[in-house]
Amino acid sequence: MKNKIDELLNEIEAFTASSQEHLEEFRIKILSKKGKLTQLFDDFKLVAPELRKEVGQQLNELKNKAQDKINQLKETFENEVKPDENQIDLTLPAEGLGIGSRHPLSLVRGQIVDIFSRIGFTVSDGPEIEDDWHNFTALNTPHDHPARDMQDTFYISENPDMVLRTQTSSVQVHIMEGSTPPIRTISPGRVYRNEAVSARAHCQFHQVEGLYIDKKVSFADLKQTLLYFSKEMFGEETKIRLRPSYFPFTEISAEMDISCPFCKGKGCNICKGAGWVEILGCGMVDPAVLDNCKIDSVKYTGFAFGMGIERITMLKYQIDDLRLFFENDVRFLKQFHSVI
Ligand code: 2NL
Repeated sequence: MKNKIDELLNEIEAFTASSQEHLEEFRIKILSKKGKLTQLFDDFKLVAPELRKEVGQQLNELKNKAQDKINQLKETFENEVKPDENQIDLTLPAEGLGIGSRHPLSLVRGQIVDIFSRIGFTVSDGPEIEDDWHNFTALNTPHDHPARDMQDTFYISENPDMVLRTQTSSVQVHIMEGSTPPIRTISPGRVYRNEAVSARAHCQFHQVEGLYIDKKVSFADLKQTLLYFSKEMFGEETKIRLRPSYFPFTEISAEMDISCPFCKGKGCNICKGAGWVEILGCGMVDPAVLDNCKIDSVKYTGFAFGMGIERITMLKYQIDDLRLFFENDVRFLKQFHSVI
């Protein structure tokens, strides 16, 4: 009997509860009708009369200890602050903010600006809503030119003399009107054309146009500048070729191809087997344009070029649908990384 009392005493003293349910199990195990302590009280009847006093006392003490222990543990559980399901745990680490990525067009515009800055070109900006003079007339675009057609150009309904600029050379007109050569500048920006939206055409896109005017600027200067740009943009091994073309604002005019950056000129599905891809239009500024802008076309010559930023970006990153640039789907946007 004494052993059993000691054993139970040890068990009670050693007990720790991991939860309220665990404590209740313990209480049942010890104090319920079939519990260990109740069992001992039943056994008490068999104890010899001369030992009863001592054993009785021990049993009572044990019962008090068990009751105290249970009460004490119960109290600690009741004092514990239960987390409210709707309560925010302010100790949890915060969710990451996720730094965004640059839009691929901004990335490529940055690269183009960087390349031309290194050879002395400044960056010019101008309005997206332009008058007819800066967008067309100064640029030697005749009144019956198809580019002026309502089908190609967005006119401002309140004022038919105003348009959404169709090319950023309108910025260059402002620059030519406001300064004397040497002029060496590029104008990146958004332009608008009245086109149905598809994978290959859009009503808004981005251009970079370049202009260099000084005494004795030649077609050789144009070629060398564009060769430098192409190598910087698409790699040192890049070759260029110029094909004769026509623009109202340049005479002579050309379109420029680069050797395909993917197959290096061998022919692949990107260049449609040609080994070359067109990237820009260029030429010597038409003397009429210089005169329109009050620049002496006897004293000065200039070259100019224009390229679509979307086209360069599509080539660089193998993007096959223009619409992706304007939908702002993060699954598309987050694929582009750069420190520029
Ligand atoms: C193209 C063609 C070109 C120009 C843009 C220009 C600007 C001035 C005077 C003369 Cl101020 N020309 N810009 C010249 C030739 C071609 O762009 O296909 N662009 C995507």
